[in-house]
Amino acid sequence: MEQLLRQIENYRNEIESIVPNGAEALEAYRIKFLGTKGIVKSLFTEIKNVPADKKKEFGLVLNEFKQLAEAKYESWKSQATESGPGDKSKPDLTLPADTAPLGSRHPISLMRNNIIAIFQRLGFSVAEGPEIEDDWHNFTALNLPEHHPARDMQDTFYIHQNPDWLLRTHTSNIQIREMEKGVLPLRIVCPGRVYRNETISARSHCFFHQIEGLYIDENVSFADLKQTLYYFVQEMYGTDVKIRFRPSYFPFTEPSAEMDINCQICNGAGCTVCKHTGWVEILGCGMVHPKVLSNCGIDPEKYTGFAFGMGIERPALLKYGINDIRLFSENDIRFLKQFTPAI
Ligand code: 2NL
Repeated sequence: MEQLLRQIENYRNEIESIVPNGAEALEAYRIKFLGTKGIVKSLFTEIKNVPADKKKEFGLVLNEFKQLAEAKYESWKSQATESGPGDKSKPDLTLPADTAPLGSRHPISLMRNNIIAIFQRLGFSVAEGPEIEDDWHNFTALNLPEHHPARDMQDTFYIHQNPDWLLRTHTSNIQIREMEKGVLPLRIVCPGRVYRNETISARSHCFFHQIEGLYIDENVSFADLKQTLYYFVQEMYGTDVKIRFRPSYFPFTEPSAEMDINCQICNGAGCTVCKHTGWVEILGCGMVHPKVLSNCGIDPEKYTGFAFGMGIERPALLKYGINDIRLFSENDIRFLKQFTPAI
């Protein structure tokens, strides 16, 4: 009996001197003291060997010891599983929440939105239209003669089921549809995807994006066209930008022109982008052909208008330093995530 009490006293000292240190040591402790073959259990089996008059005293000491062993276990366990740095067993509720991953805007959308925003500040509104179009709205109304090469099967995707249907080759169909509504004056920009039957390469694709613009009112002149487009490029490239117009030809405008800006890459020093000319073509434009106006029910004696059209891919390639147009339509997340988050 005396020996047992001394043994318990030793165990008590041992337990009290333990400094809790990790889950593994805790489990070893549990097995040693509280397990089915542990010290507490084995001490209880000793009761039968204790003289009858000492059983009560021994029982009290043993129960107290058991409670100490269990209390030590519980406090150690709660300490081990408490949230805190380095403890992965419970979430740390004091940490800031994970940020939700944001998508990003497609570079073509960024460029299109920039262009649209500039024209909106000049009072233009945005109009859209169908990508599957009929011959009238894509070609005939635009004064494209019956045997114009643009109508060729080689250049245009026709819909098999109906030879009158095709994938629009430019966004001019939107302007035709807006003019046909007969509400004037009209001041719109028309963004959208267009299709051409071309071999896909790093420089060209069978579908790409355009923005066209149209302004129709009484007394609209070529001077209005120049000033509008000059404002546009100053907003886009900065007020130091220089412009020049070269005479050109489109069936739907007369006169027609192409507008260049001074090369933003080399600023005239000469580079491959401007092919050592110092100038880069950015859009085509002109005064709306009277035949196009009358095709849409607008009196060309009373109204005049200007129109312009530009691609989106090429300026986006230049702005973001991209060298392959196919990247725009492959939807490779490693490419797309490099652009401004969509907020
Ligand atoms: C280019 C040239 C141009 C137009 C598009 C247009 C539309 C109507 C009437 C008259 Cl409904 N014109 N659009 C005019 C001149 C040029 O685009 O090089 N685009 C990429």
